[in-house]
Amino acid sequence: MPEFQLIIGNKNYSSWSLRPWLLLRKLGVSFEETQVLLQSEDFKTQAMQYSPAAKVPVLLDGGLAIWDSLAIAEYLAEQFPQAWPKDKAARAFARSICAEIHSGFMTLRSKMPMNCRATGREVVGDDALQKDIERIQAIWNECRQRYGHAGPWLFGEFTIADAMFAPVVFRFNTYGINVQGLADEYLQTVLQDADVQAWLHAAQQEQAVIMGYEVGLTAQ
Ligand SMILES: N[C@@H](CCC(=O)N[C@@H](CS)C(=O)NCC(=O)O)C(=O)O
Repeated sequence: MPEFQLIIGNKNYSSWSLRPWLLLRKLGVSFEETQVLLQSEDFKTQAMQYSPAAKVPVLLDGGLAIWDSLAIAEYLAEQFPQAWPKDKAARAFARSICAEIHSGFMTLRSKMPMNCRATGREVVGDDALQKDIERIQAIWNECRQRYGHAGPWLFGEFTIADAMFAPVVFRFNTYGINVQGLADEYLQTVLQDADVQAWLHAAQQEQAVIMGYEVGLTAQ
């Protein structure tokens, strides 16, 4: 019997769900997945069964419910300390960028919604979007330069930071964002990862189309 149950939304669209799913996979923890489809008529009722916030993701550990992707990550890190970088300075940096991505980048979120199976989309940029895109690349470059020597992830080994930024990689891929240097190498690492590919494959099998997330289609 798996120890944990993870409640997630549509794999194609639910950026918040991808984070704890990927982290659990990378920690090698067995878990059962339960999907609540976003925008289904009874989404709220179903989601409320698991958490009072009525949102996904939710992690169930026995009788305990933990909601919000960052809280789930912190909860897992208590049991699996390797989820954060070992070095104190690296860990502080990792926590800072995770908080930054968790609470910010509103323009990027709204103009470039996660839609993993879509490619070749185009969005009309503005200064705010450009600023978000540049800041993400600066974060990836700095991590890879300062802390990434022991492996291909932001802090060498896979950590919570990689889980938190994984949805951005899909966004950049969908909307054809031009990424350079170390940041591009990192983006390729994430995109080619077997677990990320498994998520994408499942997203490609999903039938639901949510028009609010289908942005950036060019006229034929
Ligand atoms: N800050 C939360 C955000 C969770 C969230 O907004 N989830 C979306 C799905 S990606 C949701 O449940 N939306 C349904 C709704 O708001 O009704 C987290 O990190 O988990």
